[in-house]
Amino acid sequence: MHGWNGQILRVDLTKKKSSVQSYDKDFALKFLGGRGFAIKILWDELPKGTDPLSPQNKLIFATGPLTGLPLASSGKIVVAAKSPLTGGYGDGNLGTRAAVHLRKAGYEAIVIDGKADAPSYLYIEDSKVEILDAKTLWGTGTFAAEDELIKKHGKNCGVLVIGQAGENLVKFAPVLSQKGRAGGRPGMGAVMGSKNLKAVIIKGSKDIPVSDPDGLKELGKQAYKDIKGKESYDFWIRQGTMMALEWANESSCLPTYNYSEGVFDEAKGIDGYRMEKLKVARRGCPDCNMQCGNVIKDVEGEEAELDYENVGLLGSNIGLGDLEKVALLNRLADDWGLDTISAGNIIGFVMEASQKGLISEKYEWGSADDARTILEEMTFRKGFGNVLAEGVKYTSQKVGKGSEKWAMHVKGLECSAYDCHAAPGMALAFATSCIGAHHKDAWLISWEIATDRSSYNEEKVAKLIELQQIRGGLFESFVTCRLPWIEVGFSLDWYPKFLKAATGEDFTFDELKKTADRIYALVRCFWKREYPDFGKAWDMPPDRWFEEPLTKGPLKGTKVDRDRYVKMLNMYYEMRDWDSNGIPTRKTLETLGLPDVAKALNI
Ligand code: PTT
Ligand code: SF4
Repeated sequence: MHGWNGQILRVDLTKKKSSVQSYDKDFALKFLGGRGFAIKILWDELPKGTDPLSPQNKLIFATGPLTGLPLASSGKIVVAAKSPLTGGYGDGNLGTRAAVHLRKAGYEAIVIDGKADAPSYLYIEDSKVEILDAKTLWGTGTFAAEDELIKKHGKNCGVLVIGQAGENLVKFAPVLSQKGRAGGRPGMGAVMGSKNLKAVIIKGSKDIPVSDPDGLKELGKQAYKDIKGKESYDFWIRQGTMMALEWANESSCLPTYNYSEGVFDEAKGIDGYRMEKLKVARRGCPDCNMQCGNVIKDVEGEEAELDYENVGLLGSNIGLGDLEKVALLNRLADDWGLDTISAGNIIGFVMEASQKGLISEKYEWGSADDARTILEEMTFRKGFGNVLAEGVKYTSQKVGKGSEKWAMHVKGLECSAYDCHAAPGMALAFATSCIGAHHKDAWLISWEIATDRSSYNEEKVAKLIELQQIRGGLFESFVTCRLPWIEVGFSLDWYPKFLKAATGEDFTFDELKKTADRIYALVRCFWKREYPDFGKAWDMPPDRWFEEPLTKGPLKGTKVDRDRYVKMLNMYYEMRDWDSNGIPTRKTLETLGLPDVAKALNI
């Protein structure tokens, strides 16, 4: 089979055994890779009601047919499992040399079952698979652990690692790599910790089988050149995702003081221009000529890699306008292995609860020291930190007194860095993202603001679905980085050409979108299987955006209209051919080639 190795590595940590499972072209064409493979495996193999932190959960690392090829930004991997934070499907995407090595070792995916009886790490070198002792690594941060493993196994490998947060089962701990790449916001790092697995090291030495190696190389060269020639390339290289900060503030959507406002008076202290002044290096994922990880020295003089989301949540959202202090929090989150988005969201919630006198702890808006204390307490589950480590939804239920209305999450996953008081379409995007409130499936907000942000119309819903198909469906399954397309305007037309050269197959966009719909519907059904009451009530954004208008900035007074939002949600279900409660119908599942799923759910 060209394009795919056709092999999945299976590891059972309890039995200390590994095996190789082959899959056929039909599976590959139907689910492509990455998220597609992950959800299919979880749907088929994970019994309903599995405790996400039990040995029975499956931790999946999955690449796709374009990963690791000499093409634009192809060094990415999806990490997935049943989420301990939400109880539904969870995944994330990180750039790492491990993605390339996995493909070169001869596999598209690793599925890890069971639990090691002592702290361990997994060592994969082509067909050699070993479970090794990680006792001395347990309790260390991701930076030291990765350094140690590279010292032992050499530089020519990829490392996936968790920090103390993952070990301590903090429910929003991701998996990290290369000191600043993080993926798996809904607790994939906690799932890894629950398996006593500190790290995975992969060394691959084989060629990835492709249909037209010369054609692919040539296409890759042209693609890199095309990206470099784009008008916005130079500015991207200067600021990367940090350029979004100024735009978000000017557009009244920069999360500020726990998403109560969309503008931050001190935004200039943390924006892309400020970052440029402090920048000491640029890092990034393998095979990418857009290297967007901007590194500055933090307030303690250590290097920290910044991204817009990190700064939005650990900066404006907690009232902190000093980039070097934000960088310190960012570095600690990377080292301890916490998701920056969820961490900043929860710190904002705690500061607000403290200011309102709802908790006994005293925390001030904008205090980096307080934020550090909270971060440390959640990582090490000290005192109230033990509650915070369960996520903002759980914390608000414990705090009570109406705080649930301003606990900023959907389905238990904390919102990422977009305030939606004046962006009803983005509120719908958060609410219908298939892992909870993340922008990865549909970053509708830039389009929404550029068109008509106050409308609640069909055009907006159609755009949302299109973005979910392209971003959440295709890029998560190819698996490559979506930023060349979304940020510098690299045309989507390249991708069927890449797929043709890699697999020898002709893919049309209609077929690809159908694949994306299949993946999305299956994820939706996974949630339904876990939660019998799953449906419309789950697709609502936080009450704050409906009930408490913005009090500052050019859009002062704006909030989301609940009735119009619900109408838009109904349109969304209709356009997706789901029922009025948001569940894919039997006919839809049959059209997508998933009749067995309809049967299993009794639809
Ligand atoms: C992603 C989420 C994001 S989205 C950011 S910044 W962003 C945060 N980064 C974190 C971090 O850093 N450290 C940390 N401890 N936690 C972090 N949590 C947050 O995680 C990232 C880039 C970015 S930067 C984005 S948008 C794009 N995301 C992609 C995606 O999701 N899919 C895809 N096919 N391509 C993408 N390209 C871009 O990758 P999650 P990375 Mg990330 C320090 O993981 O769970 O998906 O959440 O992968 O290698 O760090 O690159 O303004
Ligand atoms: Fe990684 Fe950034 Fe390149 Fe995407 S654009 S592959 S996130 S370095």
